[in-house]
Amino acid sequence: MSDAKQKSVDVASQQMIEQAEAQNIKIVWDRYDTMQPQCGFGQLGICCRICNMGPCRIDPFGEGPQKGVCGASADTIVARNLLRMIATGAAAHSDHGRDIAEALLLAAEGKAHDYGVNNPVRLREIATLYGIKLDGKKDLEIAGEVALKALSEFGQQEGELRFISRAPKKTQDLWRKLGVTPRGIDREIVECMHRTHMGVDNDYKNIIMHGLRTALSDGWGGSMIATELSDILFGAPNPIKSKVNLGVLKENYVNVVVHGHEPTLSDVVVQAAEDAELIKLAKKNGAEGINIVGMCCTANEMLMRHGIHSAGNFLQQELAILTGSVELMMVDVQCIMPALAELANCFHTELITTSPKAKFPGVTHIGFDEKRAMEISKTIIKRAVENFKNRRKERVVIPQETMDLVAGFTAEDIPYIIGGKYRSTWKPVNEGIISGRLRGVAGVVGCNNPNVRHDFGHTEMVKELIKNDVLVVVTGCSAIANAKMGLLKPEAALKFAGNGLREICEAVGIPPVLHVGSCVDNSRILIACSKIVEEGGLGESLSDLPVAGAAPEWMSEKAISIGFYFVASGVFTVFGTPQPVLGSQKVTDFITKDLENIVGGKFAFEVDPIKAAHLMIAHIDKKRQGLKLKPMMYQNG
Ligand code: SF4
Ligand code: MSK
Repeated sequence: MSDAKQKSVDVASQQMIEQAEAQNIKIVWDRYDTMQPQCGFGQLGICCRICNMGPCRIDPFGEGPQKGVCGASADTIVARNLLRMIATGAAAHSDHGRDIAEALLLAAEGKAHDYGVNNPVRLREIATLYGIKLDGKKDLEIAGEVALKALSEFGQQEGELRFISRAPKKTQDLWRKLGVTPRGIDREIVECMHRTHMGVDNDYKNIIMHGLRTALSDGWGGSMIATELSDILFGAPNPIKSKVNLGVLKENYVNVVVHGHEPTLSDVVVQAAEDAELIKLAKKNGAEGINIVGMCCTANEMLMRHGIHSAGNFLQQELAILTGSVELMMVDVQCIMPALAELANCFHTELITTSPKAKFPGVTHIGFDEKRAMEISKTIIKRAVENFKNRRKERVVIPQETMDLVAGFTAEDIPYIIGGKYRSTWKPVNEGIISGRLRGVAGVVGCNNPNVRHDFGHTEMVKELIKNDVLVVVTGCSAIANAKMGLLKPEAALKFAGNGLREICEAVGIPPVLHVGSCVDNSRILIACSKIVEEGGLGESLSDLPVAGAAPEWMSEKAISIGFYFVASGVFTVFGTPQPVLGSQKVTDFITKDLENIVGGKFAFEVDPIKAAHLMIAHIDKKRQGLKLKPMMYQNG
């Protein structure tokens, strides 16, 4: 197998990896290789640099130091490091949610004219959840109150986050009993930092339980606010056809790659690119038009709502620039490699940062301001158009690969799609599970990581799951990986799904793998699971459900936070490579065994995607037995 094939299963990526090699340009896989061997203390989580008596590290072989200078054990150090990862992940998601809430408030106050309420139905649902009176009020008035309520959840000191009430009652009661119901989003994150300051919380169990609380403030707080308020501002997604992979870059067009996470800018950029003056200018500059494509989760946001093509997932961000066809890459926050700046300098590509929170040295910054969203979007696109003349045609290598897909599923529209227009209900899903046609549901989410063959973990796992009649929902970079493999097409059911799942997909015309959005949209999965419980017949709490989660190629701290809010919600969740906890047997046992008896969910680490899929299937079967469901209708596999 060639080197490029070992690095990625995606043919387009393989081609660009070879291009980088031919041009002697170092990219993420090369940097990963030069980093070997990576620090074993870091991998095991037993390095502490929390205070200036350290850094301290525990000898994993039991021969050297077993305590830090302050006396902290490996258990304390591992748990504290893990809690800080959860805090950072939760902060990233939640700050994204805060930005969306601020944009909604500006729109409601008439200060951001490029935004408005695009989903009055959801607006009213969320307003009702927040206890806002609706009578006689106009959309924008309600939107202002919703935005203020949402913003108040960040600084709330006591009580419970409002969206917690959307979980099944039994799950809520358990959280209350355990003391892990989040009070306020910022409060839980700040408390993580306090507890992990030198000389505060030393009890690994107590530390991890606060991790659960913080993660819940992400999944049922910041992320859910981001999803719901984005749906209000930009409209809820509906099933939509699109294309994915580097082949969506067009040879004769001005190519603009929008990369990052927040839809506030990208949603307006999509409209700005349709501006007649800019298209005219592009043609004057020798291009046929303007081609906006997405990367990572911004891609998912634009894909879900507008069908904008996705150029790829996390490990493809450098590969897009390597095609020599990208006039401009605009980035906001999260998952943007610092390496892009130097790489863009090797090509004509202009890199533009837009968030005051994420500037890169030497890179042009055009600060985004919601009050001038369209004006700023047009300024950026104009720069791309003017840069087209600097493209060096002889350096352009665009892989041909593209794949069709259907995206745009949500917890609100899945019942319509499956239940029919006049029977909007989760009943067919519940009945499918109860009758043994469907085994259960799995959420496969998260990033790419050069420590795993690119896209291999996601796609092999998902194929194995659907073969065994597990309906799969995907988000983030996993969604893009599976889309590239053709698994997000309805036809994929015929080729890959087990008989039971295939029958359902054929009857309804859906793919066996449903794209439900970006990283923050994992909150859609929580809502879908809650609705399935509410529908009846499958237990009373989330942990009763025959469902499982996975992040086979995880990379970011956000993935850790997501994993923890799924586990805290009662879901068995498999990570590919282990979290940095193996330096403490006690912490490892606590999160991979003991938590199941406490919250109903637990972690497993399994890098082989087929074995990992079977851990999930075994868990789903265990839950089916617990619910005394019928045996599976078909024996696949
Ligand atoms: Fe070392 Fe303790 Fe300071 Fe950590 S907190 S660096 S273990 S002395
Ligand atoms: S972009 S967090 S690499 S999924 Fe949301 Fe992808 Fe992971 Fe970033």
